[in-house]
Amino acid sequence: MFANTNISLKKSFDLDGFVFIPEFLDQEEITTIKAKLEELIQHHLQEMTPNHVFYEDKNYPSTLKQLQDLQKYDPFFAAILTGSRFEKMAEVLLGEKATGKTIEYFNKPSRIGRSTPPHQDNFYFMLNPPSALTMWLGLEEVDEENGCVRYIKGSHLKGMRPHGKTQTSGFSQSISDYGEKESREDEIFFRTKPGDLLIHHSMTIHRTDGNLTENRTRKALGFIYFGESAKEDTEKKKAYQKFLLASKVR
Ligand SMILES: O=C(O)CCC(=O)C(=O)O
Repeated sequence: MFANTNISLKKSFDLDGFVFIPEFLDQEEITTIKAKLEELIQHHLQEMTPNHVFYEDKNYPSTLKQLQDLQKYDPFFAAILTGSRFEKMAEVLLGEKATGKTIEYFNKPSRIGRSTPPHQDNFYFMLNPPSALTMWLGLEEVDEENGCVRYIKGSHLKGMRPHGKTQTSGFSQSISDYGEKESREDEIFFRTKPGDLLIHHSMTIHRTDGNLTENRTRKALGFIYFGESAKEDTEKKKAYQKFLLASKVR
C-alpha cells in the first residue's frame, strides 16, 4: 500500500511537476512546529543573521514575512530537515538520495502580505541537472483569500523562462514574460489545512497572490532538497550573488 502510494506520487510529480499530500503531519506535530517558531521569533530573532530575516516593512516587527535557514538556529528544525519523513519523501520523488538544504518560514501578514511573484526555484539554485524540489507545509488554513500556492502544470518540462528583478524582498526575481504562454485559468491552486504538504519540482512555475484578508495570517514552512545528481553551476552562482549584492536586492 505504502509502496503503491509512493509510486503514484512519483508518477504525478514527474508528469505534473507538483504533488499535494493532505495531512502529511498531524495536528499535534503542527502545534509543536508552531510553538518552536514562536519561541524563535519571540526570543532569538536578534541572533539570526540579518539577511535571513525579511519584513514587509523593516520598521514594523509585526510585518515579519520570511526567515531562512531555520535549521541553523534550532536543532529541532535541523532534525525535521535531515533524516526525517520529509527527506524520505524527497528521495521518493527525486528518485535518488537527497540532501536537505534549508528550512524557511513564510508568512503573509493580513492586508499587507504581498504576492510571491511567478518564478522557478532553479533560477536561484542554478543546478544542472535540476534534480531538486521544494516542499511547502501549511501551518494554518490557506485559500484564495490569503495567498495559496499556484502552479503551472507541466511547466517543469519546458525549460527555464527569463527572469527579471522585482521589488519583493525574499523573492528578488520573477518570470518576466509570465502571462504570454499561460493565463490565470491555467493555474492549479490548492486550498490547504494545517499539516497538508505541497511539493514542487525546482523547474515548476509557481506564484501566490497577496493576503487580502483583514485578520488572517498565512503561515507555512518551506523545505528545499537537492538530489545527489544535481550539480551547482558555481561560476554562474557567484556571478549572480555578486549581481545581487551590487544591485542591493535579496
Ligand atoms: O509561500 C510563498 O509565498 C512562496 C513559496 C515559494 O515560492 C516556494 O516555496 O518556492
